[in-house]
Amino acid sequence: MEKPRSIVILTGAGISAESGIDTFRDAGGLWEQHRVEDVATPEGFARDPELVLGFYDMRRAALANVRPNAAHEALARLDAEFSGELLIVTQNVDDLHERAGARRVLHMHGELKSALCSSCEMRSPWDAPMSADEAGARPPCPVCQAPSLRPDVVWFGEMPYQMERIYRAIRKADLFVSIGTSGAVYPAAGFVRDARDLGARALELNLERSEGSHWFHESRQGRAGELVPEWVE
Ligand code: BJW
Repeated sequence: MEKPRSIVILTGAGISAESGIDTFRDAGGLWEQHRVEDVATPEGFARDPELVLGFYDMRRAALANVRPNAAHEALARLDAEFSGELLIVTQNVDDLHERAGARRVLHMHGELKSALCSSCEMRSPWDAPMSADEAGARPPCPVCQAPSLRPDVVWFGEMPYQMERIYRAIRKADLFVSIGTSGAVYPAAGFVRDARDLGARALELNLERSEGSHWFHESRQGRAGELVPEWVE
């Protein structure tokens, strides 16, 4: 194809797998270790907030022991060098794209290192545990001081962040690339169809064919740490 002018890249858990972060739906993934209804729904949080806060505290703490891999680094190089429009839409709540140096990144499912206050609805940078201390006290919201913090992540049944900005980028894109995502969760799983309908070429880079593989013009199978640098160069 001609050199693209506008690219949207969708990333999922598979891009961070080689950094040592668990995916969700692979064998041994997070949903084999935890019930999704318990830890990734507003109802689960209402039922047992300590369980959910502990789950996210553990994953936030684990970020200290991982590093961006060759796939994050290749996308950061592309971000720095590509003069056209580019948006990396990540479903991931880790910060590995940013730590690799990428700037044009949007976290549609939120971020581990951010807290959302259920009282004042403000989002604040957060890098500490959120669950109750030994005296049973929860940390207060840095903005309104209410003990009403929750992880700033998007659970099932909640609206992902910045959908308008994402659809605006998809409308302009002439290339849509999906990396390391199973295509099991909407609305992200539907982006490839939207992009294609609007004329973009669609490329998938994933360990295996995803649920929506047939929607892509091209699907390459392999590890993101190899496929992404190959594609970027
Ligand atoms: C490698 C690799 C390597 C491994 N190299 N690759 C019926 C039909 C349609 C929709 C619905 C429906 N019923 C309900 C819904 C809606 C629901 C939904 O989609 N449910 C499905 C289960 C069907 N969606 C929602 O509720 C969303 N909100 C919503 O729809 O609002 C209304 C709305 C309407 C219209 C427009 C807009 C909005 C919210 C979804 C929130 C998802 N939240 C989670 C948790 C976030 C916080 C956290 O991290 O804990 O997001 S769930 C989890 O799944 C997480 C991920 O971001 C998301 C996607 O997972 P991902 O990244 O694809 O990971 P995996 O594990 O599934 O796949 C990894 C892939 O990598 C695999 O393919 C591997 O092979 C590959 N891989 N190693 C390359 N080294």
